[in-house]
Amino acid sequence: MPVVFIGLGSNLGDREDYINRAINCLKETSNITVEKISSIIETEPQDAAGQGKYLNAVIKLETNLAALDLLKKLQSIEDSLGRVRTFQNAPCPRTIDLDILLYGEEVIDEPELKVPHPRMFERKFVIEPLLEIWERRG
Ligand code: A4P
Ligand code: MG
Repeated sequence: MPVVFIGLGSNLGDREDYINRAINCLKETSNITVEKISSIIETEPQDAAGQGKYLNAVIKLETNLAALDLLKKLQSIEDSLGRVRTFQNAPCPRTIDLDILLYGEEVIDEPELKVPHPRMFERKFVIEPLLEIWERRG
């Protein structure tokens, strides 16, 4: 089964509660095993001027869901936690954002799914928690 890393972000409402509820939803999903959870860190908004600070975290999981099915599952968790999508170009404040960072070693370039996440390498709020839970193989 592929090892998958998911980035979590929240900058609206009870941010810590939204992050924890999203993690619990993932733990309760059949076909998903949550393996590691990073610390939750508070971060300055990046590429999102004028917004409140974020809480960010990264989790590692194993799943036998195909990448697009996992994306749909993440979007349904976002919806159930009150995420409102405004279809603007710039990111807007959100109760919870769940992004697929890495899906095994796959490179995916579909209109609705790009993996590795195209902006992850320039984002400290992704890389720092990712490194915290990263384990060397072999
Ligand atoms: N999509 C494509 N690839 C992926 C992927 N790997 N994972 C598509 C998840 N979704 C992916 O996402 C928009 C579309 O991206 C989806 O329909 C999906 O098919 P969205 O979550 O609805 O909208 P969004 O969150 O505004 O877009 P995105 O791309 O996630 O925004 P960004 O660029 O990630 O910006 N600063 C701090 N400190 N912390 C943050 O967490 N987050 C953002 C969000 C900006 N600044 C931040 C933070
Ligand atoms: Mg997103």
